[in-house]
Amino acid sequence: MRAPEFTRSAKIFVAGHRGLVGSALVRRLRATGHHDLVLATSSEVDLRDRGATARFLLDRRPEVIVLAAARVGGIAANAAAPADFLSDNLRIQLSVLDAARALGVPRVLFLGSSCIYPREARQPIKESALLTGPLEPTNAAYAIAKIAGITHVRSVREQDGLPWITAMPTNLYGPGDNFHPTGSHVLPGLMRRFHEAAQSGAHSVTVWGTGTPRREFLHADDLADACLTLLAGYDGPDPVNVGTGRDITIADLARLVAETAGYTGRIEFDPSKPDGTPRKVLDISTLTGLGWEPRIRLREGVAATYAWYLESLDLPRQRGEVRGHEVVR
Ligand code: GFB
Repeated sequence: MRAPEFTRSAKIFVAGHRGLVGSALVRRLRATGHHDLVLATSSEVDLRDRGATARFLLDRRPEVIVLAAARVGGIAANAAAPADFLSDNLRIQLSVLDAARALGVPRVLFLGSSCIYPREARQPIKESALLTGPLEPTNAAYAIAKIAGITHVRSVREQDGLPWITAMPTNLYGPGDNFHPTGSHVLPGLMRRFHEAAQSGAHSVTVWGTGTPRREFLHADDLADACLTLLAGYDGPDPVNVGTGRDITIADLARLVAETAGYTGRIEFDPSKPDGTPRKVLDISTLTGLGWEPRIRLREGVAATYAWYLESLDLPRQRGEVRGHEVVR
């Protein structure tokens, strides 16, 4: 089957629409005139539940699914709960992809993560590096679930001929991120820590690890734009990397976030905390070859995210709400 034209009238299910990625997708889809969106909160449909997911998709019958629902977290959350990261992600993927397959949904975009690539992959990492070496241990369980998702999509392409595709975003940030002090990714985690230190007049802030690892950061709005580019113009079995192609050390990121939050005290490093993978920057030539490029520079994106964070502090918090990248509970 050829990939159907990605029209404004297509009925699109954004799985995980309250998370960092899903909410950016919904913003971008609406801004570009896609009005027929299928959305469901995790309390309406628990995507880990096969039966509930199958009934929901049978009832709504989307023509396009973007699978942005997942259990995600930073290095400490991954290391603390690998069984949850493996199990929840496998279950979400199996529920959604099996139900979509049974209904013959013509177009699925599955979102993975750059941590699927081997820890020692040559940088910048090409899509062809997948499964060429051992994974970074701090997030191997999560990565293996995501690799299962890529293989699932590829297998459906092979067996049923459906034009399903996968994208591998690098480390993401933006409005709607999870700012939990220990469970979050580095950028929102540091934003909160430096903000609180600036407010309290603290003289020192501790950053985990040595500060030497390098990471690439992509704003969620740029990822959303990339997803639309792929839905409109990509149909192949290989995952497509989504990043900026530029990376920064954690120490430099910490200085940038400190400056943004108005913190002027000392920055200390705690090498007893894990560094994780030493470097992770993606080769984005497949995607730039399709005409996409990142638009939001890190400094501007961090400033805008910090402004969002300040606003969110004034919003009433819902009890039990997960302000994560993607919401599963
Ligand atoms: O963002 P992060 O948790 O993700 O950590 P990974 C990146 C780097 O920042 C690590 C350091 O070297 C951390 O030690 N870091 C410094 C901090 N201070 C902090 C802090 O306060 N919080 C956090 N979280 N890190 C994740 C994977 O790995 O990447 C996920 O665990 C996912 O599975 C995600 O794939 C994209 O890049 O190390």
